[in-house]
Order: sequence, then C-alpha cells, then structure tokens
Amino acid sequence: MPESTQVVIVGGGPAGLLLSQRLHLEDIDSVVLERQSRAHVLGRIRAGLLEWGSVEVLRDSGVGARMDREGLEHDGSDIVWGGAHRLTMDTRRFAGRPMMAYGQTRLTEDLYRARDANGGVVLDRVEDVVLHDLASATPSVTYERDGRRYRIACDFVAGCDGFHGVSRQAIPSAQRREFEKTYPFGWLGILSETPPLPELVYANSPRGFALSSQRGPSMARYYVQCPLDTDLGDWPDERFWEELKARYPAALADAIVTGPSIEKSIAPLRSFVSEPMSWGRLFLAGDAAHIVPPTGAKGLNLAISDVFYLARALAAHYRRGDETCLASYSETALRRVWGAARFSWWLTGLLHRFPDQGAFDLRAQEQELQHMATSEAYMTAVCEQYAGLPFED
Ligand code: RFL
Ligand code: PHB
Repeated sequence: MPESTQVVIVGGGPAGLLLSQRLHLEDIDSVVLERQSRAHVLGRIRAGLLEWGSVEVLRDSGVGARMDREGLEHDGSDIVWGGAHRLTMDTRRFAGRPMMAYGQTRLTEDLYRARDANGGVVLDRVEDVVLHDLASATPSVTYERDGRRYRIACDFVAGCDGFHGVSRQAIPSAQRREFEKTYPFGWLGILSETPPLPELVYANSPRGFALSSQRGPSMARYYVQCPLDTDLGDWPDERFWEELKARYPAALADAIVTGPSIEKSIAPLRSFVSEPMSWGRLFLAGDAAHIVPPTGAKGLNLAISDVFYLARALAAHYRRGDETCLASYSETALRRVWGAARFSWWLTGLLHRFPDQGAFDLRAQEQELQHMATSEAYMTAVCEQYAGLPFED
C-alpha cells in the first residue's frame, strides 16, 4: 500500500477518476480511495448528457475516443406541453454549441481504462476513510482495507466522494455554509434496449414530468416524475410504459418503442450547495460539494468543470509555485456551480407538477413556455445555460 503521494483523492466516481487522470497528465502523483467495489461503481446508471465544454475537457484528458465514436451529438432538446405545443432548446443555434448524449457509466469505464493503462493507483473497497491535519502543510489520510488500517501522507486531499461522503464533513461546521432545497417528488427511471426517440424530449404534462433520453442507437433512458414514497415493486414495466406514454402527445407516445427494462431506479430531487469548496489542504469537487436536480443535466458537467479548475490550480502550484489558483478555486468553481444550481432549480419548477400548485401557477408555467417558444432573446438566455456556461480563464 502506498505510504505517500502528492494528492489523495477520496472517491472513485467520475470526479475522482478524471482528477487523477488530469493530474497524471501534469506528472502529479495521486492515489484514489473508493469505498465501493469497481463492479459496483461501473454498474451505476446515472447521467447521460454532456455539455460541449465537458466533451472538450474529456478529449483533452485523453479519454474522448469512445465518446467521439459512440456518443450522440445533438443540436439541443425539445420540450412538449399542453398536449400539442413543442419547442426546441436549440443550443447549436442559440448558444453556438451542440450537446452530447453519452452515458456516465461508459465515461466511468473509459476513465478506469485510462487509469489502468497509465499505472494509476485506484484502491477500491476501502472503509472508514479519515482525513487528518488538513489545516497543516502535512495532511494525511487513514483508511481500512481487508481488515488492516493504513495511512497515506500527502500534500493535498481532494474530496470527490459524492454527497454522502466524508470529505465535506471534515470542514469544521462553523466554517461551512450549506444551502438546500428539497422537492416533493423524485424521478423513476428505466433503461431499455430499445431504439430511443431521435431527440431528447422533456414533457410538462398534467400527470407530471417525463423525459425521454438516449444512451446509444439501441439503448433508451426514460424518466417519469413520481411521489417520494414510490415503491419500485408497484411499477412493472407495463405500468411504466403506459404512464410514460400518457405524459406525451399522441404522436410522440406512438413513436416510443417499448421493451423489457434492464434497470429501474428512483432518484429523489435535491438542490444543495456547500460553501466554501476548500479548507486548508482539502479541496472538494463534484457532488461532494453540490447536488442539483437532474432536470438541467448539470451534475456530471459540474463535476467535470470543478475538476478542470482544481487540476489546473494544482498544476500551477507544482509547476510554478503559484498559489493564486488554489486560493481562488472555491470562488471560481462556485460561480459556475451557482449558475447551474439556479438553472436546474428553475427548469425543475418549469417542468414539474407540485402538490401545492394552483391554477395560477399552471398558467404561469404555460406562459413561460410560450414565451420561450416565441422570444429569441429568452431562448438565447436559456440555451446559454443549458449548453453550459464557458469556463473562466
Ligand atoms: P459520485 O458519482 O457520487 O462519486 C462519488 C464516489 O465516492 C465514493 N465514496 C467514497 N469513497 C471513499 N470513502 C468514502 N467515505 C466515500 N463515500 C463515497 C462513492 O462510492 C462514489 O464512487 O460523485 P461525482 O464523482 O462527483 O460525480 C457526480 C455525478 O455522478 C452526478 O452529479 C450525476 O450523475 C448527476 N446526474 C446528471 N448529471 C449530468 O451532468 N447530466 C445528466 O444528464 C445527469 N443525469 C444525474 C442524472 C443523476 C441522477 N441520479 C441517479 C441522482 C440522472 C440521474 C437519475
Ligand atoms: C439522462 O439521459 O439521464 C438525462 C438527460 C437529460 C437530463 C437528465 C438526465 O436533463
């Protein structure tokens, strides 16, 4: 087991793996500590839609080859509402860049493959990770693996351990400020080996939100808004397909190809931001610092942009002894995080049905969708954010 490294990365999800890959390209050593088995991490079905800025970071990190072969490039996504209306958030036209449908599961596989090929150290099944002396110049991390306890000395710790990780909690609570919003519903999602609709289509319907997305030419991902206490056992495939189709206009519903699901899960929706994103020698990236509801497709993209800023800051420290980017990492990353947090909250409000919504609120939703459909100025502002805000120099 390694006794020292430059950066200990807690969490081997997309944020942790991409950070280790980018640090490797900068000749900076890291060790990734992941709580779950690799099979478990690779089995998780999550995000699917990448901003073009993320696509470019992944290419630049040497992990873009399969994405470029198998990902589905899009001019944007559609929204349907009121049974008959349809608009396109055409990001190519209104923001000058397309988007890419490419599953997080595949991206995680690509990252593991790249780290294995480069001799990267990713330790899975580690337990009881504890961060020490973060306020000093000589932090360390202890953990247990196969019943034995180990310590790694390091210069920095990167907390990439997701919302339920330990890193964020290592910042004293008096130094942390948390902002949170919960929503009274979740998303019930399925994956099915069927040809998806040619476009991503979000639906605002009286029965609740729905989304039709893609994972490849013959792999579709669908979601329906559901109550938080939904029991998966009550949702055999037939019921899911019937409910999904009932939320789309007839022509789209007829175009949905059904088949057996190969995965089915429920995700609650939450908005959460923890400030600051760094403390002493600890730097947080990805879901460890913030959660957005999936409506805006921003979670994975934020993990990628955090890692872009953090790897750049660590490279400036090791190459030039320049501490300015590390000192401003939290502030820089948070500007983008709050942009996405606000956008995801707004799009969630626009497309879902809330238990306390009255007739006035529904008319306001319709009016806003109508406004988007008819105002180029409004659509441009929306597309700018859906396509992803540019990275700062
Ligand atoms: P992850 O993926 O949660 O990885 C964190 C890793 O840390 C490990 N870990 C620990 N390791 C060691 N010690 C501990 N104490 C640990 N505690 C935890 C975990 O096992 C895990 O492997 O966070 P990361 O890397 O920051 O990545 C974030 C993304 O996974 C997430 O934001 C996205 O999936 C969100 N998301 C979407 N994002 C998009 O950009 N576009 C989308 O289209 C999109 N769709 C979605 C989504 C999330 C969804 N769910 C299930 C919440 C759709 C859904 C349904
Ligand atoms: C997905 O494909 O999982 C997906 C796509 C777009 C979203 C959310 C999730 O807004």
